[in-house]
Amino acid sequence: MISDHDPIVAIATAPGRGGIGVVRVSSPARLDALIEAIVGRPLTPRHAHFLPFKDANGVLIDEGIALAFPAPHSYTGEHVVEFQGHGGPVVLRRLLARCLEAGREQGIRLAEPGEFTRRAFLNDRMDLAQAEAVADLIDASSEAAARSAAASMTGAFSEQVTGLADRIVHLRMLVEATLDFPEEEIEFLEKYQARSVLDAIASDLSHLLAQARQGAILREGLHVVLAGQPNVGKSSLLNALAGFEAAIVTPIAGTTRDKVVQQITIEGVPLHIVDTAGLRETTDTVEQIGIARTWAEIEQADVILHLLDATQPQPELDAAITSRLPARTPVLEIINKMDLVEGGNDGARDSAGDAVDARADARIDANVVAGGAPGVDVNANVAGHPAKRLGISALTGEGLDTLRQELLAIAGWNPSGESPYLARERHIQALLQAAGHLEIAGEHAALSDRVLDLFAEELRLAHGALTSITGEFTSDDLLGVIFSRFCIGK
Ligand SMILES: Nc1nc2c(ncn2[C@@H]2O[C@H](COP(=O)(O)OP(=O)(O)O)[C@@H](O)[C@H]2O)c(=O)[nH]1
Ligand SMILES: [Mg+2]
Repeated sequence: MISDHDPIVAIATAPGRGGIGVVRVSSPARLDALIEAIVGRPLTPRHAHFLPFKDANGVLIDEGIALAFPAPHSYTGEHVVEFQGHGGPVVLRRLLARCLEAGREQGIRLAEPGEFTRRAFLNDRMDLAQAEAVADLIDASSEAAARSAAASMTGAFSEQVTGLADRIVHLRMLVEATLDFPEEEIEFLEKYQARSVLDAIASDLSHLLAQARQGAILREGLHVVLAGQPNVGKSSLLNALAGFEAAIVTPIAGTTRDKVVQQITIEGVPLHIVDTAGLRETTDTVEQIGIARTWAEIEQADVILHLLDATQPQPELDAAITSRLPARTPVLEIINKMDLVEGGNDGARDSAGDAVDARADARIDANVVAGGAPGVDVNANVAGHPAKRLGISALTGEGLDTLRQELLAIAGWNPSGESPYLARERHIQALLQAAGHLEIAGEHAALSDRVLDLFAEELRLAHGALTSITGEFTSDDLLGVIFSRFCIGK
């Protein structure tokens, strides 16, 4: 386990070449000796000094800005000094080595990932949800995610959580005061309108949960897997959604063997689109491995796009695929190559999903009949599965806008919603737990022979769940998990 008392140092800027590069030191003890050793003079707090940075022999390493932030007015809450030099890997390594050397007597060491932010949390410069938002802002993959992370970082999400926690504490105090006067128990709930107070808290909590869920979608992105028989146009659809040739497209069945993952964003929501090997019986060993990987991807998908070829219906094969898709995962059935189907290119583009559906159904039926496979009712097979259907053309782009909107809808994205807080799964679980305890508290309150101490206990548990978000009481293990995923120097 790492000590939270050592002085620490790291290169804070990204590796590689850049205009500037920053080496940052944080220490519970003053850093005068280290500063003096490197720049040859003391620094005025929070003033930019342009100075030479020198090695132990007085040889120049670089020149740049040195900035001192004495405790507690710094990012970490400790004594911090920053050396902003030129952003080259060699010069920054020399400057880092120099800091390690100049701080050796104080026991300085390299910082672990996220250790500066960990100290900021431990020194009450920010709560845990804010600290997590720092990493989420750095990792944000879309503008919307960055905006939400910034809101959470400055405490907007924590404020909501803390506000709810405070209201629960208040209610709990009233209950616990009453517990000492058993004769008043019965009147307590009425006197303080405890049930309507509880309902109001629960309703605000579920509102916050909805915003947090939106934020979680922004943070994690949605794993969308393209599945279907060979040659139905999976790779073409990936390319159409990505806007460039991410995957190889040929008329040869079995072209895609390994998965191709492409990240796209739709209205700021990140989606990871996974193209896979087409599902068919094959003796080709490489393709067999690819198909096994396809099924593995399908198992982990948030959404499955099951592609069918409007011109080549093979209902038994598609039904076989459908029957193996995991029941818990939403499936969209995509009838591709609508441009080849009669009337497929009329004015009914994009928005007229139903019309497209009808055409696809009609065509597939017609083909089945024409193909001499009477008795095979595609619609019955497909209709037996609750999947939604959509006609598109990966070639012309027909139907793709509708598909994008469907994907957002399936993700639970609410376009008109308030700006979400960039929440994590951990926060959502905690909010759910709190909501669960409030619900049980409400049930206790509704009973005729209600027991106030059970009511109070549920309030206590709900409060505990909420405060775990901001990290009032956290285990060292959880901190380790959270901060180890940061980058070094943050
Ligand atoms: N006309 C037409 N051809 C398409 C469409 N989508 C894919 N294709 C063609 O179908 C063939 C197979 O496409 P591909 O994307 O490799 O299918 P995959 O095996 O499912 O990945 C290629 O020749 C594509 O050009 C479409 O919407 N319309
Ligand atoms: Mg392919």
